[in-house]
Amino acid sequence: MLNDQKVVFSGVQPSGNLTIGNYLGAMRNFSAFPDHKCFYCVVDLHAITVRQVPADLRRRTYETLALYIASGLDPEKNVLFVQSHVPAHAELGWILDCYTMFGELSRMTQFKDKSAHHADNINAGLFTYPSLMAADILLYQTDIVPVGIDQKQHLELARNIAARFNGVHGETFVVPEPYIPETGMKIMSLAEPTAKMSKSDPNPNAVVYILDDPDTIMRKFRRAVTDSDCTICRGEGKEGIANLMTIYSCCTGKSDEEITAEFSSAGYGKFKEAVGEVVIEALRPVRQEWTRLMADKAYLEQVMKSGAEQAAYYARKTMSKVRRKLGFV
Ligand code: AQP
Repeated sequence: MLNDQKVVFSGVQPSGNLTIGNYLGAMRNFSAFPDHKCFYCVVDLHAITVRQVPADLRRRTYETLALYIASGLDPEKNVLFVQSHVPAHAELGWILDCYTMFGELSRMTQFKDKSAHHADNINAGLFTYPSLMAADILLYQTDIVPVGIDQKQHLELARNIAARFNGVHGETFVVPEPYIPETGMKIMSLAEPTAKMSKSDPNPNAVVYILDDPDTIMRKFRRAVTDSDCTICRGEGKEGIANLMTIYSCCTGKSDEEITAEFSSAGYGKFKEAVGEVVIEALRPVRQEWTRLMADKAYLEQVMKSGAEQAAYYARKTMSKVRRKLGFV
């Protein structure tokens, strides 16, 4: 990259309304690299591994792009684009399929989970999702990938694929490193705190969406599943409280010790309301800016177009190297 500038890449699927898991685990950290060359992508090709209603996918693609900007990413300083607008992702995805082993893909826990949830549609794309994700990352010679911990296994596979390709053909791809935050690495469901909070969870009370209004956010936190003990600390059987502590910590920067001390004489009800309040305040400016941006579709389309042009420029460089190494005429 220009002047040895480090490259950052990450993406979010427009496969549902984005959650505070997506926000605290990944998107909030996207602004942490002001001196890097950053590519942030709305990964619509990944979203179709699960059946989508076309009109919803189209709307959510705009919404996700607007959320990137509303959560602090300046399109003048970051390359913001839609994955399907840069066909090199699909092309490199196919090439990397040929450098990814069946056994490796079979071990991916996301594939196992999603196959269990979508037993009527276990398609080849769901299986090869990680090699397309490797293509997304390797296409831009990425150094750092900010993701939630649930994506760590896919990232390790991307590193193995890069190393394998480099081993066969000589240095072609930068081998990327994950960037996983200490806090917020995994936000859990409010209804079932041993499961990840997921945008495709059919139970809306299990999930706080970034765009939920304040009353809805408070109601969901009040109903969050906890335990029959009444101490605010982490421990066995206290996954619900631990999750609320993580969320509170992400929004306030406070440590577990500080949180336990702050709420030593408070009941769970008071703590849940305090968590609701800090989340409402953290999301308020994002929602306001998002609403403003969604009213200006022409602006969002201009961001998409310019982002895709810039991304395609860097993707072309990698692809010409890859094609040469493979022996394509
Ligand atoms: N609960 C979470 N806690 C922390 N980080 C999370 N991420 C997702 N959920 C949590 C991070 O968000 C980024 C974008 O995720 P994605 O859209 O690519 O897909 P995902 O990981 O499969 O997210 P979902 O919400 O669970 O989507 P669906 O329900 O469609 O599968 C990633 O960096 C991810 O780590």
